[in-house]
Amino acid sequence: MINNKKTIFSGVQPSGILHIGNYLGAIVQWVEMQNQYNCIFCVVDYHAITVKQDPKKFSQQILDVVKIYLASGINPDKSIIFQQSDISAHTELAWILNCVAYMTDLNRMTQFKEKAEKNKETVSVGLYDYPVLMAADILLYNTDIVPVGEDQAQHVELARTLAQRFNNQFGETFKIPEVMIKKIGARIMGLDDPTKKMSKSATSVANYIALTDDPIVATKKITRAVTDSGSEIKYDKKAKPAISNLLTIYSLLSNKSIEELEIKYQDKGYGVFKKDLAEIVGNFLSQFQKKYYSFKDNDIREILQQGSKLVEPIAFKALKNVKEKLGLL
Ligand code: ATP
Ligand code: LTN
Repeated sequence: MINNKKTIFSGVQPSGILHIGNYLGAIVQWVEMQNQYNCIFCVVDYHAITVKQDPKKFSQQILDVVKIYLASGINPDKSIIFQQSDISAHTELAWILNCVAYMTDLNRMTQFKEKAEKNKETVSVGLYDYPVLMAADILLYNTDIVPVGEDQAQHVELARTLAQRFNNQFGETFKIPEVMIKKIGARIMGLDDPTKKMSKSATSVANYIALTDDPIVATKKITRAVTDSGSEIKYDKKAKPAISNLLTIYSLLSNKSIEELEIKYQDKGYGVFKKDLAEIVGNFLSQFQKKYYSFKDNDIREILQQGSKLVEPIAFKALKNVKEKLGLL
């Protein structure tokens, strides 16, 4: 990419379910960035296999993430979309960075600690090493900015640490990327438990609204969402975590500010508020899914192939440079 625009890199795992947290916390901000930046959006399939995936469904899940990107407004004529495992430079650089990363760096990663807690006996080495592969993804493309949800900030910080450490040891090689986190919506909370983030690996489907949920099912999830004590519709993360989360979702889907919504509902109770939000969520999903289901698998494969062709020379040039620095070439 020969222009002086900054480069954006981000990715989503094809792990089956994508929810409105993924959309509102991460993907939405990518859409707005397409005109200003060189954007590269990856489907991080090697990250997804750090936990068990069903091989019969996996290739479809990869295509479905691209459909989510497109339905969200990512335009393949403006942004590059590609599949991580198509470009072997990612895993090659990850190995090299493994030799730069310390065990103590990875031992600090809170996401691993949380995820490993659930499956103590069978947690994979890949899951532990996942942030290093993520660093490789980012550093291969001279990335300036990494727009992600709040839970990924620590991983981007690790990418910065590894880039700096490599540069110190082997000479200036990598650009140091910046994380970009949305002011509102970077951490959408679970509908059944507003103290934990909305997550596809939640034990109950009442936790999240999947982007592919039937709009009627989704509206029921909103009406049944946990609320706080009292009856006031007020944004206060500490005293009213559930209502604050619902206000955030409402605000982002309706383009109305939280202050506006507080005024609109000042004399109304939770029932009216949730009913209106349920309708907004239902309408959003209907619109979104109309687009999502209109894409053909073969067209998606074509987009991925074109994307890979575009990133391949960039990635291998960066890898060659790294190998030279290490004395491998
Ligand atoms: P999950 O916890 O739902 O399994 P994840 O973070 O492990 O998700 P991805 O699906 O790859 O995995 O996440 C894609 C993007 O969505 C990332 O930028 C991540 O930070 C963001 N994201 C995930 N959950 C939320 C959330 N609850 N609120 C806001 N952003 C989120
Ligand atoms: N770990 C990220 C997905 C991811 C990513 C990346 C995000 C993998 N590689 C590079 C930004 C940049 C997650 O959201 N779970």
